[in-house]
Amino acid sequence: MASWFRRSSGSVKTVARQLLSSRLGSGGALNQSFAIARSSPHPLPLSSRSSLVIWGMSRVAELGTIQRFESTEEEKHLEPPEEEDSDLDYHEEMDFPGGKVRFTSEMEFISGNSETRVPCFRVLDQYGRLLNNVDFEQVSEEAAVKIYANMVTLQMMDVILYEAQRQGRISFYLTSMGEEAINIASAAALSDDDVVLPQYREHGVLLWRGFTMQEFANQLMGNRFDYGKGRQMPIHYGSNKHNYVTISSPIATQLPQAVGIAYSLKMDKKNACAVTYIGDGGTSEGDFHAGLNFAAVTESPVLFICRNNGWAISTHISEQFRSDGVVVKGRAYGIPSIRVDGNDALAVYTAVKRAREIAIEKHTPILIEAMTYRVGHHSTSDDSTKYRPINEIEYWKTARNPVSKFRNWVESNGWWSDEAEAELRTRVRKQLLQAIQNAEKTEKPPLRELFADVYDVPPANLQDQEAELREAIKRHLEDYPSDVPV
Ligand SMILES: Cc1ncc(C[n+]2csc(CCOP(=O)(O)OP(=O)(O)O)c2C)c(N)n1
Ligand SMILES: [Mg+2]
Repeated sequence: MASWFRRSSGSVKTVARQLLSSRLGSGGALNQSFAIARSSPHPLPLSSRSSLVIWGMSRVAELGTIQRFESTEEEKHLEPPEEEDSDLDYHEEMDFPGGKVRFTSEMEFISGNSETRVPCFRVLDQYGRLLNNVDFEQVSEEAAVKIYANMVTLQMMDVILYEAQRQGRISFYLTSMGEEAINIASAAALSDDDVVLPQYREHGVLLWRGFTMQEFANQLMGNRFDYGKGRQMPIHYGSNKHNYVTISSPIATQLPQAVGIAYSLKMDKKNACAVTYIGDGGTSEGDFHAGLNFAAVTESPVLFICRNNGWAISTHISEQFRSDGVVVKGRAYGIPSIRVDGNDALAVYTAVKRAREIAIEKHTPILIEAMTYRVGHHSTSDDSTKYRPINEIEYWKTARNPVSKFRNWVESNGWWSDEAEAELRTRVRKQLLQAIQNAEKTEKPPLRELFADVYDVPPANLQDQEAELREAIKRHLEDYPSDVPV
């Protein structure tokens, strides 16, 4: 595991100190905060005046306070050094805004990749056995059983709801098969006050937070109990109660939004962070880069959890980026980062729990790259056997299955049995089938909802569209679905 994450709370503090000193040390830019008296014509020392300071001054009237940046030293007119001082180049530094830079006379390009790939933190081996001398967050029997039961529930939901789509009962579905550990173990490591901004393959987080099967089914059917009032495609869940921001399909838009939320949590001194998820494909979007940079410079407590599952629909990872995955991108933005085995629930739990503590305590974003594999098709609109070998899928489905791996560990502690498994599966199946039936029988939201909630007073073009639609319904009443009140 990366050195800054090495031990439990004691070392979290050490790490945090390191983070702080690396940020504010000689390389640190933001080092003072000045209260400026509104009446003072020259609140800053003369040597500090620069265009930046003048900009700050113009803001003083509005804000009352400004933050001041350390200026670079005034140019020193040094005497030329003695010729025999051949080491000179190595000692001299450029005093640059943001931190000193050492000069070198060696002309060398930094390599695009280091020789060895960033290692992947894990706690359990492939068979679910605890590794020797591994530092991880302990979980109680109750917590471990809850994590496992949620992983199984998620898996069962995916199987049954995928089938429901195939039967034509819902129009679209998307599973998180193979990614159950990232979903559930990351959720378990968070506090309910943390605000989650998902991509779209993280319904397990919502499940963990208590979103019921009925609530899932209502959204998928778009009935009148759906919080989105039937206006979104299936799987676009959202819940105010569960601090889970509604899924929006345009990829990566959630990242800059998460930073804004995290910044506001910091301003309000809340003991909470924002947590946003993204796939490997999402990291090619501009919003990914804007989000990371924005988070770094605003020192916002946000966790970026990247589910690197090797594929973005049919785009293989080698066509997505040439870097060592995603974890190295954090460093480019000055963000502490870690790579974890996304199929190891204990590793995900440990990394997310500690990342959360550091993010909140030290006001820093953290990037977590969780290595995993999408065992299912991208969605019900995809057939992944067209672009990847079946034995690759089988390998991840069996040898690297996150659910059976975690079960082995839970069972080895004497916390789980075949009887408990059978009881859980029967109960979940019954609940889910009941929820689907209920949701199917419930009528859809009334037609007027289609035009509501965006404008206080709908503009003329929307009013025209509504009138036109109502006219069309009158003309073709026999084709209009009977469960949508007009
Ligand atoms: C801005 C944007 N561009 C393209 C798409 C179409 N699209 C939907 S999913 C997807 C692939 C995303 O891959 P990845 O981020 O790896 O997520 P995964 O499916 O692996 O969970 C694409 C390109 C989109 N939804 N939004
Ligand atoms: Mg992907």
